[in-house]
Amino acid sequence: MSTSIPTPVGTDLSVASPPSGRRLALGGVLTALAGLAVSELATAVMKERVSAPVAVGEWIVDVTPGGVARTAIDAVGTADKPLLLAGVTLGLIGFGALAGVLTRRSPLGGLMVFVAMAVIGAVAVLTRPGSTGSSIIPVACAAVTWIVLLPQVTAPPREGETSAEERRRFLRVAGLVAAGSVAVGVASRFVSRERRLIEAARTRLRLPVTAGTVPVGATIAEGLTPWRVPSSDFYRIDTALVVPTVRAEDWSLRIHGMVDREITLTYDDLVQRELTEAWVTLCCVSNKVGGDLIGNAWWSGVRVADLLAEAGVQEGADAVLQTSVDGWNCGTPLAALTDDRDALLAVAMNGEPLPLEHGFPVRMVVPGLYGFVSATKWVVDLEVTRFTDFEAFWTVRGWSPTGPVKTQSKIEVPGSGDRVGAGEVRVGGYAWAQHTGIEKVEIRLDGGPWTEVDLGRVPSDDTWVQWGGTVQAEPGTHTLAVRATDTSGYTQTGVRTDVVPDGATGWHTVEFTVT
Ligand SMILES: Nc1nc2c(c(=O)[nH]1)N[C@H]1C(S)=C(S)[C@@H](COP(=O)(O)O)O[C@H]1N2
Ligand SMILES: [Mo]
Repeated sequence: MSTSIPTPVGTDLSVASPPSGRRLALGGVLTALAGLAVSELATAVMKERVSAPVAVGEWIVDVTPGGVARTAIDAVGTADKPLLLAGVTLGLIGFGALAGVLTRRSPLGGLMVFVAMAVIGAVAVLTRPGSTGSSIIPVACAAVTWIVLLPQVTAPPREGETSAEERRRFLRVAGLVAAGSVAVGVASRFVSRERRLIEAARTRLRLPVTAGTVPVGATIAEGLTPWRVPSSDFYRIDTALVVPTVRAEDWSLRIHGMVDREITLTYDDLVQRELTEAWVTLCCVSNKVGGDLIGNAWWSGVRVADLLAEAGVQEGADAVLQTSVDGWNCGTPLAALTDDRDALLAVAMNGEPLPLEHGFPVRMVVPGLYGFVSATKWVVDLEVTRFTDFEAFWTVRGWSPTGPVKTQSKIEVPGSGDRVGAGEVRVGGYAWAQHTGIEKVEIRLDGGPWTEVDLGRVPSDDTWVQWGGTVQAEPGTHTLAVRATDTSGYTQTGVRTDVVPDGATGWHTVEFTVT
């Protein structure tokens, strides 16, 4: 009796041999394109000016002798950019194929080609004007994709695998990589297109706002962060992987919950109301002592107190649950939104419509509260409620339900580790106690007596205060500490606490050397 199983027609039961050169080349090309797609998405998400292939293209133009570049541009005219990009992409495909084939000898050989491409990409990106260290993140994402995928698509047959099985496995992996790349590529086009459209509409917006003038005397020390932080340098904190893109004409805000009359406002409704403008310093509860998650800007917007009054807040409410279009939410004490402070539904920052990453088209700004309990970006919903009836995003994760800003100060000059000349050493920094106000700032050298320093002028209690002075220091290493006293009479405690759950305490100190 025969024990052999009938062979299905067309199935190759021979033991699989190592993948052919063509197959390896295809695997390398798919890997290359997958990395490209990932880096394009990262570029779009990070809003980098140039993608890695564009950077490589610009770099090639840079290093090409002028005459050659001019002749080439003359020959192809305005097609130079698309041609250059196509060339870079073709190069990528070619090197991908080479990398695939090289894996036949050793997996490392193929990987080295990709590593070399990543290095070229990184150098090209970093030599572009306006690039920063983080500009290489898209290239790094591509490198990781390449290193992970190449061994998958060029894997040799498994022990005992038949040719048919091996072939199916390759097709499955290759199909997945190809489909994934297309999906990522489409997503990156979508992200960048939507961003471009909204960015263009945002720059066309004309709002009845002013740019604010930095008060005379606000700046009294040199070498510090500007008293008004330019929007492009303003710290950014949010949970959004992709910056939400909301068109002004699609935006609306619903005010509801424990109110007599629900209100729904469009963007036009909002900007046609009376706008209030104010300097407000925003800071993050995660700001460590001496950290830079703090910034001061000129905000223009509508007082939320007026809107809440129109809605008619009901007895018993003590909170407003704010929700962003991206689902993030926070709870704000009702009192902070209804008292006389400038709690604003802001539409402009430093005289321009809000930058996308700072909440375009509308965000909340509340003087005196940390951002995590007040400064909702892309805000679309305000529900008047009670703190006992909800838990907000960060509260669920162990942070405090409420977050009044803690009185703090920092030294910016000298910087930690700085070397300065002997004699009078200039020192300076900032102190803040938003909506309370700074009364005085003192510094202490090497554990000596606390001495008061000069304070810059401020327009209200809602901004940070610049401080400056000098110390006499002998050659050697010194420690400088700072502490602020607010207008309630409270002097900063020296006890260092962590940022969780409601903000850090402690004096900022820096060590510097006098030569
Ligand atoms: N939608 C949304 N709004 C948000 C956040 C967020 O994660 N999502 N983070 C908050 C926090 S923790 C801070 S400190 C401020 C920071 O605002 P900025 O990025 O404009 O400086 O935004 C607040 N608003
Ligand atoms: Mo924050």
